[in-house]
Amino acid sequence: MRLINVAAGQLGPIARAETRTQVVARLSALMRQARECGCDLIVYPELALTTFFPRWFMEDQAEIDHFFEREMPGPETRPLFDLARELGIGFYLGYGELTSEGGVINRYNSSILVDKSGAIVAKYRKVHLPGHAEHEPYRRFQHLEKRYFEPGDRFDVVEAFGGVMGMAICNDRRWPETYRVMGLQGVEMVMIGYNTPVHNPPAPEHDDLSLFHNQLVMQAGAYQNGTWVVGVAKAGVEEGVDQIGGSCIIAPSGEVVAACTTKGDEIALARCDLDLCNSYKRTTFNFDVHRQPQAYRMIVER
Ligand code: ING
Repeated sequence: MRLINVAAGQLGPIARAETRTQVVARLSALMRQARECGCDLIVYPELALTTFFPRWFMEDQAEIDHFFEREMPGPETRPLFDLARELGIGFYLGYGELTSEGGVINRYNSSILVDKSGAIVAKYRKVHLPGHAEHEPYRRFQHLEKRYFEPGDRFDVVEAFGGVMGMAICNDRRWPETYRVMGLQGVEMVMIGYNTPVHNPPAPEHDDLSLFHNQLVMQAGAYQNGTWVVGVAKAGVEEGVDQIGGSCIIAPSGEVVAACTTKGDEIALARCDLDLCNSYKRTTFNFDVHRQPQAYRMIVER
């Protein structure tokens, strides 16, 4: 048995005016709760330090860059790293990453995995950026991730917390390739933060199914790759946009073993035995024995 006691650290709305210090206080309260409940790891949402700013069309780069972190940890986020080390708990954190390499600035929708010593052991940059790049006034609200971020180009896994850990972000969870690329690397727990509006302007007929689709894709990803999946929402009505909750922890069987029941700051807890991955990875989804890559070429060639 290889146990990780995991908390899904769901956040309610973050107001545009809320400071990083105020948000870090909320994240810290959830971290303390999780630790008091014996957790080794807490998973926070996507873009967990600010409001979901891609809902607005902005042209002033300085205004846009207000929502990004230039360093991680920075002065306002270091207290969270210090608390993690003090309590002996690790965390996944989604945030807007602004990098400057050789004078070239890049902006990503990123996440990090921090271990119990407070060290960053992995970083991920969101591959599947949904939405659009130009202002689309027909929409009640925008979804301009293709405007504000560049896509990442890889899904890695890392040995940490006694197992093989992987990260994804929001829309990534809807794409089977996300889980399979990490599954092929032996992933045992995929951590996914998300901001998902109830209403999807291009397809309002899907709105009533938004929670069903949220759970469906993560259950499928878990079962089809013999991995745990932890999905964590930034939920509730944030700057006028209602975002789904549905934070949950899913076993390699595909069963939901823990879930949040509010749309506010809330932890859901599960005792995750990584060895439960084995019976799926060694039988039904024994990739070496059963997969037929020569039949799948279209998936990467199209
Ligand atoms: N949000 C949404 C998501 O994929 C979306 C975008 C909503 C796509 C509804 C399709 C349907 O959950 C982010 N941030 O990716």
